[in-house]
Amino acid sequence: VTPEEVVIVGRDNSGTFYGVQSLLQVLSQTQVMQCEVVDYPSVAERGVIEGFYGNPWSHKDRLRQFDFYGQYKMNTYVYGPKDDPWHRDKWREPYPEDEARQISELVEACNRNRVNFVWAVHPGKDIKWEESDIQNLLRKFEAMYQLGVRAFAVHFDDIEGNGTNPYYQTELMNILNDDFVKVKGDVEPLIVCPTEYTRLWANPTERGSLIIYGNELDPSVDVFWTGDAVCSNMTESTMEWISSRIQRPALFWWNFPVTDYARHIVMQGPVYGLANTMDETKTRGILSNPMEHGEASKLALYSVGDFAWNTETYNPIDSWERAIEELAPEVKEAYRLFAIHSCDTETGYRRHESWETTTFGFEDYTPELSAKLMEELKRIEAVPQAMEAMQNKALLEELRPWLVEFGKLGTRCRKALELLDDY
Ligand code: 14T
Repeated sequence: VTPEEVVIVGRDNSGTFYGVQSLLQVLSQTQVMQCEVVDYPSVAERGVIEGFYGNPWSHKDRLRQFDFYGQYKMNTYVYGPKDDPWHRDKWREPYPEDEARQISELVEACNRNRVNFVWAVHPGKDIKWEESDIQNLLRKFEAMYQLGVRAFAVHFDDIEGNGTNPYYQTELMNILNDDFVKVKGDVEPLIVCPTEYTRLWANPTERGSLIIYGNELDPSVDVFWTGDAVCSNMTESTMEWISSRIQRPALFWWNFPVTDYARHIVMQGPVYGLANTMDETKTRGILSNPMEHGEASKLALYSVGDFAWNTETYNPIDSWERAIEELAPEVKEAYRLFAIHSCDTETGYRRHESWETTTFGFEDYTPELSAKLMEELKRIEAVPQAMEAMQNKALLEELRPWLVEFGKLGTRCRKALELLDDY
């Protein structure tokens, strides 16, 4: 940017698109200065795997997601909601007309935002390793191709029995690669989620399925990995463990901020547990499995995108503060106060929360400690009302049940503390 002109140069179409996104951010400042920005992502695949159990996102939810991904430079969305019938139980059948039209609209919205729409199928519960089911899959892929889909994944997670066989799984992927991807010519490399997607139950030996994946699977196919547990951190050691077996860097399926195992929780905390040393030699990228609440997931997704774009300088708290400001500048104090107390899962993937609050036991009571806590409790009580001014009404609707309870929590604690003061 000079006083005379603005020049944007991209490595490719997406690069230029991202240059425009950066320019829009520059132009949103009150004062625009001369500048030169040289920028590019740390890892190739950045975005979201809609891969949770429970209510799939609505069509509107998804359309709202894709503009957000474009804005924050996330380039991948995998469609794999466990409870979409045509993804899993009825995987052989084509989508009915209405659902098919919606898929086309999603693909278009993704294209506008330079997001790869990856359609995933989950055939492992009842797949027969025979020609008939291979044809069923090819036919389904063709139907999705006709709707505009140009990227595909096959998920073999959470199954038992015949479907888990790694020789058949890899053979199928190679057939899909040879007879579909290569034949079409304009389809992205395939992605597969192995049954052994975590170290928790992966056979670590030479005879393990992941070694078989490494030896048998076409090198162009990406492989999902969730880390040392189902919900766990992205560490040097877990990425090294998996890539040495599958003979390629893995694509990290991050089970955060997903809450399908703790549906009474809404996760609004900082995004941490991702190694700053990640680069394209160590991972193909990171896709976040979000909550069934699309708008409320954006707080975490902002930071996942932030991390994936610049792993080296990513800072969890700094990113979280910016995410709140970006999503709800008009109510940022109230949103922050709610979010800081809405981080932990209570079960499973435990997360820090309430780190700015000093609590104390009965024996340690002082009027000063009490007064400080009281001040915060009053602010908590005011949060539900303050949040009504939020412009993003979809986010407000999603959060409301928790906001109401948060307000009540404030009142309860205030009354308890008043009792203590009186005593
Ligand atoms: F494919 C995987 F990488 C994966 O994570 N699969 C599922 C996923 O759909 C789900 O959202 C996620 C979080 O609950 O965990 C996996 O599902 C599980 C994992 C379990 F250990 C379901 C039940 C389990 F006992």
